Amino acid sequence: MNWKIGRSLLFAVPLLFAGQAWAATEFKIGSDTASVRDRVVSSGPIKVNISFDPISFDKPNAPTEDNLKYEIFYNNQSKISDVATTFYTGEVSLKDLDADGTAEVLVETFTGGAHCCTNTLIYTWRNNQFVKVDAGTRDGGGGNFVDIDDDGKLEFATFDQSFLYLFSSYAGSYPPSNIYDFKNGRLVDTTRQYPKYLRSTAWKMYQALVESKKNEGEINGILAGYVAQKALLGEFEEGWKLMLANYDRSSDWGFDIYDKNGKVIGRHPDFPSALRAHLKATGYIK
Ligand SMILES: [Ca+2]
Ligand SMILES: [Ca+2]
Repeated sequence: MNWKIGRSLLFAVPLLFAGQAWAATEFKIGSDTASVRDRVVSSGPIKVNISFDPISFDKPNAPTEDNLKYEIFYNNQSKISDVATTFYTGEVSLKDLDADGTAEVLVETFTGGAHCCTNTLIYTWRNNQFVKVDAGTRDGGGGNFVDIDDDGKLEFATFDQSFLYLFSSYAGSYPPSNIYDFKNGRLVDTTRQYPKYLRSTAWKMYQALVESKKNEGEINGILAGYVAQKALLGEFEEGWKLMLANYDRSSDWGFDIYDKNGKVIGRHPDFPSALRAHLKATGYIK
């Protein structure tokens, strides 16, 4: 090897690593995170400057809202400033969701409460400006950006909120999967395009069902999710048969029929008819 190239590599490599070590790509907030000022996360041309104060109703001068402030830069030029409220946990992170070479800014906040709710905002650089996309406010931890199919792009993996508390308690509900691709600056529902993932979740649901039956726990909330999950896989009939053979006939959770103002206008005779109505209303079956 040429001596000069060898020597410059020797110096360049540690510098490269040092540079990466300083460029944090996430700021995580936990229940014990103290106030911070001007914390920077960055990746390529994207940089976020973050200030945070824990919410407190006891301490004078502590904020009770708007406690997470952030300014987003592109190539060191300030482009957008925003403010959010988060209790106990939260996160600002940079992830290149659509693998186009430029990171998206993700801001996750928590509203407080036992398990509700998590909100996720996405800021994506498009046509020389940041576009803000609201990924929604969800119960039960929100969702996760994961690469389900190993193609380098991250999918937003979450579940259908409409199944929570519907036929069982929160803990007894096992909602079907919801998957979104981040495409052209928008979240697009692509749930049915990931059968392998859907099948592995269906198997977990089945195991939860077996376990709950054994422990005489709630069944119908798991079965409802299972039938919907099987419908997503094009195997509705199979799921329906399993439901008919196993559902809890002593539970009348979720039989009431509501109008659009939330007023009770009728009652389903049994779980299968209540479930069928919900699966139709939410598009799992025709
Ligand atoms: Ca991107
Ligand atoms: Ca992927």
